[in-house]
Amino acid sequence: MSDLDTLLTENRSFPPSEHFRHQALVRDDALHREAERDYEAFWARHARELEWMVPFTDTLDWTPPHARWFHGGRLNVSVNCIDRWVRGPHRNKAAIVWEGEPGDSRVLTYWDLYREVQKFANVLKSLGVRRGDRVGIYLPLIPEAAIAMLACARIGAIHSVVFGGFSPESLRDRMNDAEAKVLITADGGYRRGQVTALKRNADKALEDAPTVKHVVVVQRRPGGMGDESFAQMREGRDHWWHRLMQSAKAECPPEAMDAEDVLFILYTSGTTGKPKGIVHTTGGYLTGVAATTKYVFDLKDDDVFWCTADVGWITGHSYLVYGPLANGTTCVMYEGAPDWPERNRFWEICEKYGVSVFYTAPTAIRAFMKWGEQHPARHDLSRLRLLGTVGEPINPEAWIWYHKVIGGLRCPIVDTWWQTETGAIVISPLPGLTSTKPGSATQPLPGFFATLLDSKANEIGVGGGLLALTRPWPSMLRTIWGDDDRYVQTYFTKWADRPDLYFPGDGAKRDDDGFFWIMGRVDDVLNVAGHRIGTMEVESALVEHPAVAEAAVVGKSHELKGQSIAAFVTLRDGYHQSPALRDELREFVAEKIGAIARPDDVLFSADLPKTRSGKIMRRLLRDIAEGRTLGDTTTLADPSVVASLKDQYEAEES
Ligand code: 7RM
Repeated sequence: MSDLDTLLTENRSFPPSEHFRHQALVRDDALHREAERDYEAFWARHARELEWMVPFTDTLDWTPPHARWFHGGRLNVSVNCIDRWVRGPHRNKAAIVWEGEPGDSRVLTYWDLYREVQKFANVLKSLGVRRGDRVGIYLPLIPEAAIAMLACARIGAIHSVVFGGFSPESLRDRMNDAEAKVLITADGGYRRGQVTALKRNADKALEDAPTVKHVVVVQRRPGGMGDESFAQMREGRDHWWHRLMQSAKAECPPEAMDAEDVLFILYTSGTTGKPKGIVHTTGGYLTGVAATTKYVFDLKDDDVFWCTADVGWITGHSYLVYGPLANGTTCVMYEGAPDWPERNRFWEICEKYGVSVFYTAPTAIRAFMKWGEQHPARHDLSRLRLLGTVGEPINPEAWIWYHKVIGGLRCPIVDTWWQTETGAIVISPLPGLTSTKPGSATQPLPGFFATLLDSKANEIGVGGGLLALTRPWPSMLRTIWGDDDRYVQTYFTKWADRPDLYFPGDGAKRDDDGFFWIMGRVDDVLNVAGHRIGTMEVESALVEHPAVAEAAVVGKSHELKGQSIAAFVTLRDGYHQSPALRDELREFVAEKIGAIARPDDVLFSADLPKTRSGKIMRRLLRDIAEGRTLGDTTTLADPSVVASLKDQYEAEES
């Protein structure tokens, strides 16, 4: 059976237990009804749960495809995430419970965060950072990442977090696109016992990023100071974080930001070789993430919430930092790999800190499943009460395993569909209300409106189609940094004459209960282990290698990662295929973009299958990569190309 068939025949349904429902924040459809009656009033009510310095006058101004939410209002995100709690009984509550991969740990209370964030805000000011300036953050998953983000928010600077696994070139491009003034990095981070050379990468990136005038370096390695192999400090430009903090004052009054001022930029892959700088603003973003964190994760005062994502991704922004802190929640942050030093590490952490709500990616769950039940079995997971997934479709088999082995059959699972662009969760069960079905993200949350359409914008009741969001929502992206045309083009031109419909790029199916089953991207974007990678990005990297004449990249289904990358490559004259060249090309891509983009397969070919008009036929390449019977080849310019490619591929696979 294909995955699609498996999903279509998946009809098990899991209602929340009486016990769970009884204690849940949402157990009836009152919120849905409220939002359907008047979704602007619904969001205005949630926005008012935040603390505003100046109340907003208008809820929504929607001139498709541009939205403005909470006009006239002024607020500060760091005040909402920290100061609010420090004034009340949460002052000494743990905000961030952090564990480093080597086993070191730190707990920061809301009071600690209050002081650290203001100190670092003053540090940024002393380096010349002003309201509206951009600040790059290239850090391991350590508390300083959250502190730096919140310090930017405090003074109205715009952060651009770049995942620590990205290459120097990727970092450089992002710093240049945003014209960042300051970069915050570390002398290393830990991953599977190895030290990642972040500062060294940053130095390489900055050889060609002239706007960056200062670099702040967190000392993560013991005795890292002066360890020249990891951090060579450049006089005048580079500063140690702890040195600057020593003399910084712990009071920094918050900037009163306009609701529509930019909070951050986060780059994500699209269908071209150039990642898009997704722009999120202050009032709408915080309203969206605060409300969805509370309802989807059913947060109570004594919960310990662990979202395993890195701050380099939107999930880390919304559900590791801003959403939980805006709710006064205690969150766990873990720096390293799930299998270091052993495959029980996540469950050890769950037991050690009494994690009650756990949120991770299907790709991780499939790995845990493969590693076996003996690892979680060593630990007391009885504090867990709710589980979540994000990033890619979850196969029913992994869902059931998660439910049984991790959730002890008692924890509801929230399968949350959303994107960098949506800022917050859009389609998800409400754990005290929804009867979940393994593999379905179920239905839009209150205040969000989704449907399925065909290419002519006809609504599809039951069956397959393109996912569309039909109304604006507060945490939606506002534009693409420096390229509003691309914003309009990418997200609002899928359906002619309907500039009000947002196109996320996903295909989905809807069942008789109106539940959504997200099937994955319908564009040239891959989802490898829950991470978005553009086929064009990988192709652009490959053709920069002197041996490569032409490259075509497709996704191939992968047991653990969901998808893996297969690259078809033609060589320039004078170059010859070899296993050594294949490895070199795989490494070349990893170095150009980052390890997450390293192709699993590189296949050499004398030619690529093209239509008579010269378009590469990716569909055929996907068929070849998947080992499927070939689809229609009648439109090919030279059908023999495909036959020889296929023969070669099969020979290599065996
Ligand atoms: C949060 C995040 C977005 C893309 C999106 C989908 C896929 C995300 C789910 C999912 C099926 C899910 N942001 N996706 N969540 N597919 N079920 N629950 O992942 O910008 O990095 O990626 O991820 O294709 O368009 S993202």
